Amino acid sequence: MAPEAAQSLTSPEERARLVKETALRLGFETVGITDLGPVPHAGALDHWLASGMAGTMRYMHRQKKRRVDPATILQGATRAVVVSRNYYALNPPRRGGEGRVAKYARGRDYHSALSRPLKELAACVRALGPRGGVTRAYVDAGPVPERELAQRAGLGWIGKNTMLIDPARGSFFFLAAVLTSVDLAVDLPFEADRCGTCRRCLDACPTNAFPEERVLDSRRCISYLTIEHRGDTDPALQTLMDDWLFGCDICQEVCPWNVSFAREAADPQLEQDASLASLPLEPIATGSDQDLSTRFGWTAMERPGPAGLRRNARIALGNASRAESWPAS
Ligand code: B12
Ligand code: SF4
Ligand code: SF4
Repeated sequence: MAPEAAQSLTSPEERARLVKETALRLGFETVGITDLGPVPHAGALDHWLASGMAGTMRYMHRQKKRRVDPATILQGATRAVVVSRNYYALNPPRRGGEGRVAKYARGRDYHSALSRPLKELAACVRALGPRGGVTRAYVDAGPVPERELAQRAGLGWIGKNTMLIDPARGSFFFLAAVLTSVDLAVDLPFEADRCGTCRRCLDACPTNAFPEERVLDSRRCISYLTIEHRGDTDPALQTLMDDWLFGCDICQEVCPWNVSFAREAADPQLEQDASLASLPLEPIATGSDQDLSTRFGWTAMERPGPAGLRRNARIALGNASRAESWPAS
């Protein structure tokens, strides 16, 4: 829409409608709008940080003040447009000598894949406000408390596994947000807790990483251990990591909302590659920095660096050799 035409949308409701239409046209599956008031569960973040559950993710400590008071992230911003993008993919059969890769990482790094559509969305939002306003796009970068804002924007509830769950699609989607000073009508929060008495995710976690419902101790989580953790891994945890090479999907795969409603993503922008779902471990355990950067540098698997990938592959190979030597039952 031309800037003059955009300026003619005078009500917050009209502007919100146009922003939502644009988000859907750009390939996001759901979109909601919320204000940037303080998050109601600030105490949960405090407790999580104070008890060391962020592990070595120092940035979570640095971002604390802005995460609990999102109006301070971008001076002048009063609204968040929160969007989601499905990445669900099927798993191939498990094969000996190979390691599993979490679904979200089987393609182009989503930070770069979603950057262009999100910037286009930000441009649409910006054009709806007067000159001198602020509007900025964030994909999992910066201190944006994405799940809290998504729940408040009506996109779903926060499950016992800490994931944002959409009752129509489950939880295998990315979240991203545009923060802005443009006045947009806000949506109602998603108030219901649809987990009920279920606790499948808590019981299925192989490393027992949930000390309580909706609290994840990163230091025990395979996702953290294979992606964010640097250096050696506690031997007691290594044996529980099975054949996970990168990330972990177990607490989502067992969730009934995913079992019933997750649908395969067919999204050219994510450039998903099914061959990344299960990878031979030996060449990764012995791969050079250059080999590994060339093979995986375009995906989210770039995050732990070549040394982290080699470490992960060695742990998974060690677990495979132990499994082979177990007596048949
Ligand atoms: C740090 C981080 C991690 C850490 C810690 C995860 C965690 N649960 O905290 C590690 C490395 C382990 C991780 C793993 C994964 N992550 Co991650 N991660 C993040 C990041 C950067 C911050 C999350 C955070 O704030 N943690 C701090 C804790 C305290 O926050 P929290 O658990 O979310 O709890 C808050 C609320 O739940 C709330 N709360 C607490 N109790 C209650 C109760 C009620 C009723 C309500 C309403 C709210 C509430 O209070 C807390 C404080 O705000 C976000 C992106 C972002 N910018 O926010 C992505 C993000 C959460 N991760 C994501 C993904 C995809 C994953 C993995 C699936 C990747 C994988 N396959 O390996 C796993 C899933 C593991 C899991 N069960 O969470 C997605 C989740 C999308 C979704 N549908 O929810 C995000 C949003 C990234 C994105 N842009 O898409 N992640
Ligand atoms: S991602 Fe895996 S290890 Fe982490 S909490 Fe979920 S099931 Fe447990
Ligand atoms: S598995 Fe059950 S308890 Fe866990 S998030 Fe899904 S519905 Fe909630």
